[in-house]
Amino acid sequence: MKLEAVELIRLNVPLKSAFRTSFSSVNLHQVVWAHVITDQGEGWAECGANERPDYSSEYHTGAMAVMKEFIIPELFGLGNELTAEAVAPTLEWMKGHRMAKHALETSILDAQLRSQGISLAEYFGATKSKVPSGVSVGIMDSIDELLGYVGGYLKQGYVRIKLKIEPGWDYEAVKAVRDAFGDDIPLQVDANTAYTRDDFDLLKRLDEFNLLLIEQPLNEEDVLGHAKLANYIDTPVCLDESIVSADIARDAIELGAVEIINIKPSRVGGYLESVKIHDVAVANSIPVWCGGMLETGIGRAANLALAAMPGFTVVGDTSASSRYFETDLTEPFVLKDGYIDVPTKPGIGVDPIPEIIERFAVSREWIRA
Ligand code: SMG
Ligand code: MG
Repeated sequence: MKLEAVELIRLNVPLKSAFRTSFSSVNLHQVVWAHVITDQGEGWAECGANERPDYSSEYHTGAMAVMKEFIIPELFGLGNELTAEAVAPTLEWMKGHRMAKHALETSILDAQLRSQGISLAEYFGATKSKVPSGVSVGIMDSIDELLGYVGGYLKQGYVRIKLKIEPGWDYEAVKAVRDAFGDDIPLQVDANTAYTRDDFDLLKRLDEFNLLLIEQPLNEEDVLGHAKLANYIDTPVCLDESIVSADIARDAIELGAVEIINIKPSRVGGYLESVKIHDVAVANSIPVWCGGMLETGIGRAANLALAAMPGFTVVGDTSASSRYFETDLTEPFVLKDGYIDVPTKPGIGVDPIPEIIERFAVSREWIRA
C-alpha cells in the first residue's frame, strides 16, 4: 500500500448528559478522526485523546501536531512499503504519543483490511459474534441522581455497572447502589488515579461490597503502590492508565500490581500492541477487558472487534452508542439483551455518515504527500 493523503477531522459531538470523572466533567465529546487515503482505498480511525491532557499527557491539538510534523511524513516516506504492521516499527524512535500513533496505525489497518475484504474481528482471530456490554456511570451531584441513572441502565439491559469514584464519592455511593439494586449486580469502580498510598484503609472498606474490581486507584506511575494495595485489599486491582505497553503489562503482572487489565487501544498505541497485551495477559492467566474513551461509532466498532478475542473474559465499557450520543455518526451500536453485535463487514465495519460529519466537524484539514 501507499499513503496518498491524510485528512484530520476535528469534531465536537454533544453528549446526552455531562460525564464526570475524578479529573473532569465533559458535555461535549471533542475528538479527532484520522481519515487516510491510500492507493488501495480509504480508512478511518478515532484518536482517543481528550481536549485537555487530563486522562493522559496527550490532548487533541498536541496529537494533531505530532501527526502532522512527525508521524504522517514517516508514513509517506514508506512509499509502497506501507502496511499496518510496518507503522509501529517505523515510529519506534518516537517516544510516547501513543494516541496519535494509534489513530494513524488504525486508519491504515482499516484501509488494508477493507481492500482485502477482511473484518477486523477476523484479523484478530476473534471468536465471538457479539459481546456483553457494561456501562460506565459518572460522578453525580446526588445519590438520588446516581440511583436514577443506574436503575435506567439496568433496565436497558447493561450486564455490568462501573461507578466512577473519587475521595468523597466512594463508599457511600457504592453502598447506595448495593442497597438499592442488591448484591448480585456485577459492579466495579474506577478512580482514575484519584487516591494515594495514604488511602489504603479507606479503599479496604470497599471490600465489603464484593466488587468485580477497582480500576486505577493510584497514580499511573505508582505501579509498586498498586502491588502493595493489591496485597492489602481483597477487591481485585485493575490497571488502566498505568498499562501503556505489553512490556509494562508483563512487569506489572510480575510485580503483583495488576490482577485484571483494562485494554484501551488508544492508550497503548494501537490494536497490534493491544493484541500483544492480550497475549501476555492470557499467558499469565490475567483476565482482560476492553475500555473506552467515549468513542463514536468509528472507535467503538474497532473496540468491539478486539473485545471479541478469546482472552476478553471480563465485560467491557463497550456500551451502545445511545449511552452517550443522541445522533450517531455511523450506523448505530444497539444493545440487544445485554450484548452488542461485533461488526462483520471489512475493516472496522462501519462508515461515517457524511451529512452528520458535516454537522459536527469544527475543522477538516488535508495533508498530502
Ligand atoms: O467509552 O464508555 C466509555 C468511557 C468509559 O469510563 C470510561 N472511560 O478511565 O476508563 C476510563 C474512562 C476514561 C474517560 S476519559 C473522558
Ligand atoms: Mg479507567
